Amino acid sequence: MRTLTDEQREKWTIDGYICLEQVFDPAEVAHFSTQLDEIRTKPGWEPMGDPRGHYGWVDGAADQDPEGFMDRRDILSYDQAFIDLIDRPEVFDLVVDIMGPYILLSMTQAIVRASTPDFLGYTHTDGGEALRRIRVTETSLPLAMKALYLLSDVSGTDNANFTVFPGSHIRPFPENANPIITPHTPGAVQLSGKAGDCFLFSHSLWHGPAPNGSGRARKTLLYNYCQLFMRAYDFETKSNVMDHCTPRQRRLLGDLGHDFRPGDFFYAPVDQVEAIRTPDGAE
Ligand SMILES: O=C(O)CCC(=O)C(=O)O
Repeated sequence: MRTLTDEQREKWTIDGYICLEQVFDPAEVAHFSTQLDEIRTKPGWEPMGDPRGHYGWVDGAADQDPEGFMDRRDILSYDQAFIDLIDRPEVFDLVVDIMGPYILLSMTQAIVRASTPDFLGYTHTDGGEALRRIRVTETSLPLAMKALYLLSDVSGTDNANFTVFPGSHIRPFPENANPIITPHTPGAVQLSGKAGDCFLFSHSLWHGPAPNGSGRARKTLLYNYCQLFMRAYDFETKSNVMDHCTPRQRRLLGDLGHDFRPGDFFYAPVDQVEAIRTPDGAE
């Protein structure tokens, strides 16, 4: 399996993120982009307001304009390409190098950030209120991390750039500062990238979207991975796409090869390392 270069490892450790250029070719970008336009018309999970970060089942996105806002969760069932992306080697190999083999895919998401003066951007860590307060050390495996795939070119600033505070994954951060931390606070870096690029970042890195004044929507896909002792949070027990997955993908979705029993997810099946390191999975 691929591993991080020394330079990527150093950047990951110090900054808490790395950029992988051109993971998708233009045809793949076009395919995923079209898929996002179609998902919008279909039922699925979208933000429900209160409480923050919870999703409710809707018949379709509130805005049916392909350039309008969409935030759809648990996207695997919409197209086989979303399933294949679970363990796409160019990215997944590096996830395993960073996280180790005892991992789950914990959530998938498609976001369209509309170009609008009404959205000011925001900054957060992943994993909710508790995980925000847990920062592992430089030498520790992360508890969770995300792959963000750009489906749109992003350049300049305030064009829906993925925005990070480099190094904030290992430092106390003034989360309750007044005025609040935004994508314009000193220390924020609004990243540029091309459609097809992928950012890998730690759950504890302070990050978020910048406002979008570009005049066009910015589309992304997000895949989150966590340690096995944590849990997937896109579905209650088992994903509904298991029948379309390889053994390795099923393992990543929490199929340990037997019915649930106490001890599961803390101690892994004996074939866990082989299952994760083998592209088509190990039966
Ligand atoms: O839309 C973005 O650029 C950021 C998404 C984000 O903040 C996240 O995935 O947690």
